Amino acid sequence: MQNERYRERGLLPIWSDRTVDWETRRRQLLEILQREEYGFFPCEADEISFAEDAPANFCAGKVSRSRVEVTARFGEAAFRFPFWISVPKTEGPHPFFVYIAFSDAPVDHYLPLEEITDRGFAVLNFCYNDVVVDGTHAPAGNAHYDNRIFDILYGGTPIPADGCGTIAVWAWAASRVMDYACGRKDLDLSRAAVLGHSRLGKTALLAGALDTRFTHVFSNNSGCSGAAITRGKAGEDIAAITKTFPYWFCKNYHAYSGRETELPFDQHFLLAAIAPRRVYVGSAREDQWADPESEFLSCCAADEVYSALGLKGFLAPDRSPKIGDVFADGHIGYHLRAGSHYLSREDWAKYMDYLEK
Ligand code: GTR
Repeated sequence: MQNERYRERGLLPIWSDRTVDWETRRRQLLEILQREEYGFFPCEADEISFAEDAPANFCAGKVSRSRVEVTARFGEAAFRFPFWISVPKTEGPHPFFVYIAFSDAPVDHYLPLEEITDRGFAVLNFCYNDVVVDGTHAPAGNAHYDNRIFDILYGGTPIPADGCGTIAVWAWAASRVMDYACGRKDLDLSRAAVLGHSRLGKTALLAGALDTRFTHVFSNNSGCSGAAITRGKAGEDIAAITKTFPYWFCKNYHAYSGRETELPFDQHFLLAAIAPRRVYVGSAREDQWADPESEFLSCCAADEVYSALGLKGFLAPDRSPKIGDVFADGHIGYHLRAGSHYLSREDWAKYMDYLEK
């Protein structure tokens, strides 16, 4: 790795004590990130089950699509949310994306489903608002769907300072969709991706860091508290994000408003916690609120771990990225496209190229 401009940001090294093995260090990173930023999902479900509707033809009959409902049992309580699965009818097993979506439709402006399935990928997508509504800690009855997860997890008692925010709950849901994927013979578990945009790009990174069954993690325009390093970041900072979206994070994170240099971590820890698996960060030039340069530098800094593991980490030239750059030859991928904050077909095309390799 030549590009060491991230050093000017005063980032902490990720893995300085090499007498500690990587898996132990990785767990320490996850502990820090959950305790200080996203919160711990407090308990595993006692049982996960799935109810699947009969498959229907989709995309001119080229795709088999069904709706699946997840039930997670916690003691006497049952929590449910739905997702779509769309699988090409060509011969499998198919590499696939667990896509954490803003919408509950099987296809939308951020999800060019036909283009994706035409290339042989399956998609399993769920709407984050069907898991917990964005904007609230979800009292029962205030929901698109069955929005009681915080009541079930905390029994109506106050959520502790390291208790989960909504990003951690959305990430947990992505893993439940992965539970289902593991039972399908027509899906290729050696190319099992999780993908999200913006707040859901932050979620994809956390889901991928926590759940090693995801072999590829794609984070689109995720910015502050996502892929971008926080120290010296332009645009959104911790004060801004925790003021507007306090419930995305655990309460401990709020204390770092205006105190970024005191963080015992930075977002390159999150990218590195995915190692030795693959992580890819998509940036947009005009997305200055997310800060593409800080997203890029995070990839540079996370290379530390991949290099130490003897893997090709982030292979990028020693300069800032420019529009059209795609750095996708290592275990860390990155691109910078023209335009603003959006999950575009151009982004999807690059993610598919990377997953296909
Ligand atoms: C913005 C927020 C960002 C980003 C985005 C989104 O308002 O400040 O951190 O996550 O929302 O999710 O659309």
